[in-house]
Amino acid sequence: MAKKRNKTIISCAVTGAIHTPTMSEALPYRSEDIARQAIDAAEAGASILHLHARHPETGAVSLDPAHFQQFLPIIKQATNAVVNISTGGSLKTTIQDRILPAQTFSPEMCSLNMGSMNFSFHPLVGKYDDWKFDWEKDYVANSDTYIFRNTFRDIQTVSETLAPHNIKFEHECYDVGHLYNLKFCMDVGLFKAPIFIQFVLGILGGIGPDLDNLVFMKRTADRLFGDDYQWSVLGAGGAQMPLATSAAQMGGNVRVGLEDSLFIRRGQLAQSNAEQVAKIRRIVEELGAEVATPGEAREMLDLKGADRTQF
Ligand code: KMH
Ligand code: ZN
Repeated sequence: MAKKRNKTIISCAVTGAIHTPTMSEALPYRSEDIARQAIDAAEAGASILHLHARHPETGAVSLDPAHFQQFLPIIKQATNAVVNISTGGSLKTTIQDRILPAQTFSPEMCSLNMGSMNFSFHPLVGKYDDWKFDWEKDYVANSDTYIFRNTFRDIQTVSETLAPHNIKFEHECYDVGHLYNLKFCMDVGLFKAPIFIQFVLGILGGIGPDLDNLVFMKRTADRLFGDDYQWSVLGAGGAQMPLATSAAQMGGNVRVGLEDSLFIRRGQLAQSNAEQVAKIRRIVEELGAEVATPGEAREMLDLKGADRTQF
């Protein structure tokens, strides 16, 4: 069984690299909007903020540390939430480019994607006619050509490059095989317990967003990692709230945010990240669980502390 715990960590993934500005007015891409929405999400109950940067003028995905620099200190000053910087923010660049923001800012956490895969959102292209920025349509349409590259060598590179920073990874596992990849990496000494696994369901290219699949992932993780792990669930698109609710019922942690779904309920766009956090918080509490504070999340995940980051 996974480590027993009685608090639920809510992670909020604020903007990501899938959705584009045309898809929702609420999706933040200017630095001040990313900062504002992250802070509001923390105030609503998120103890972990999973962050990507965007180009502040065009909304295109960015790995440029200068763009992170525009919002990280503001967030840190305004909230005690744990900052988690993505290392998976581009489907088109090298792992070295993807690690650079985490290497630069030494956050308490960063994401680490546990296998290579197709990663596509091209079906979204047909839903929009007028695109706000000229990069958006091709970016979405061509995602059926993207391979999300996370080879064993890439994973080792992330682990070794970031080892001096004592960063806890959010191990993103999009299919059962990724759990075995993670187990292999632990066996060869790349990661130390307690590990934090994010089960990712519903990405086109990964496992589908079904409860059976979540149970299968969880059982497999129990078998592989015993009680040496914490787990959380991210459902993409319409699966976000239903799977987060299932995770909370099963005793797991949850991730919401506009990175993973633009909706608050079927057919209705969310107005903000905080709206999604507030909703899952209500659900978690109605189910009889307590939402973890940032301090409790730090304890559960054995984090180094905000005073040891470089921003
Ligand atoms: N949006 C998630 C499905 C990363 O940042 O490393 C993928 C993700 C990857 O969060
Ligand atoms: Zn992400």
